[in-house]
Amino acid sequence: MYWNKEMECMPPEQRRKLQLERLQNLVRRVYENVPHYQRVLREAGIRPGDVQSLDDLAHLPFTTKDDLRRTYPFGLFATPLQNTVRVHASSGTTGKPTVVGYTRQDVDTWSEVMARTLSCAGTKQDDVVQIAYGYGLFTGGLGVHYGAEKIGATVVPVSVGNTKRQIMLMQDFGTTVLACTPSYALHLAEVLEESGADRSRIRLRVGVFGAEPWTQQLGREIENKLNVVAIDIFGLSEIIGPGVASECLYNAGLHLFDDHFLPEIIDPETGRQLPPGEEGELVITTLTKEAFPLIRYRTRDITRLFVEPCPCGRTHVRMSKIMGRTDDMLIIRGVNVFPSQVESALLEIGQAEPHYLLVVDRSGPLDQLEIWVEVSEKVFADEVRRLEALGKTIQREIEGTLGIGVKVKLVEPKTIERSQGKAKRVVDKRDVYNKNQ
Ligand code: DLL
Repeated sequence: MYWNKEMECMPPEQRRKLQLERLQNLVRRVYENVPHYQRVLREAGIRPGDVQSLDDLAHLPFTTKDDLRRTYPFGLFATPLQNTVRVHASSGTTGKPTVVGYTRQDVDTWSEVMARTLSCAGTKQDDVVQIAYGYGLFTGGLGVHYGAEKIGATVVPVSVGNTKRQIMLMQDFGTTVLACTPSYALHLAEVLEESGADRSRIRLRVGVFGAEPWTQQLGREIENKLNVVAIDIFGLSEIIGPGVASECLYNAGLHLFDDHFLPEIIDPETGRQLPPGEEGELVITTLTKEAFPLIRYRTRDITRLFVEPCPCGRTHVRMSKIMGRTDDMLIIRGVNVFPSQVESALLEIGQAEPHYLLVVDRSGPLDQLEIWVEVSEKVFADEVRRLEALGKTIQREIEGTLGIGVKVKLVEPKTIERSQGKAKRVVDKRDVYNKNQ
């Protein structure tokens, strides 16, 4: 197992000192090397020497996705391109992607935090790690790859897709650790079930799932269906890729590797810092990144931080599971709705399949939320009366959670598209309506 005890179990006071040194160094580096940062820091009246304590972080300007777009492709790089050994990019639904770069040292840092992540999940040298995250510009595949190699585990770099082949390799190679998105893990479980494969030939023990929001309830479904422990791993390309934070086997929040990534929670409306325990938008400053350092990057992810010690011994600050993104939040008749709230309500009932879709439309002046829920073949073939009763139960549960009226439509198995990467949970028809106006 890989265990950087000095960093992972450092007394918090000592870590704060390290964070401050690294922050001061970072501000100096970006001021000297990145015109964008020099300009925004000057505008805020801040000189590099002004950062005297970690509290001064709150005075530094935020960096947003728009800043990345404006400086496309390499405008925020702090080192010359000849020192950049890798670039990745996020697809972005419209227009140009956002591009991020790594020096050799950055790739080492990334391997380090990914080795920590996989070790949090109990991965050791004798494990066989099947990586079914996409390889390529997406950071998932290569990120997990380097971490698993650093541990010395056996890597199966199969990438995403071709589910039948994934299952064959899993059996033949004796895969013990599966890395993919939680929605793909569910799909894999479904195909495994249908294929009638010999379960005794599956040696899976743990899954490292991330890249999209997923509830604890969904985690339990995956655990039951695949017979694994489901570990939540979090990250984003802008910060490094996967490897920002990870659950350990105590399943009690994600350890955020705060010797490299300095987190804050802010109120997304006012930008004001919130104390530990309060929910808000996660903002991260990269303390050690060389090629693509970021100051106070607004992730748009909603979570909370907590500082109580974990029984595993790691002393990093922890974050709770991501509840959703500020830009995934739907506002339905004035009420905020996250797909994850629907997911947990739905799975609490236990009679629906974990495949659902939120369809938002507008009839007249009012927004309507319809929730499509898949039920099994057996349930679908049931009497109409029983189906109606189930629909009503689901509706009541979801309405109770969200506090607004919804419609529920029970649909046949496989109606909702299966995902290989990040699942699409929302169809917002209001967008079309708005565009046509
Ligand atoms: O998804 C990096 C990654 C790869 C993380 C593999 C974990 C595993 P991006 O494509 O830049 O990078 O997307 C980042 O995905 O801001 C979150 O909204 C979401 N996300 C990532 N991990 C989680 C998670 C990768 N564990 C965006 N839970 C982030 C919830 C997650 N959301």
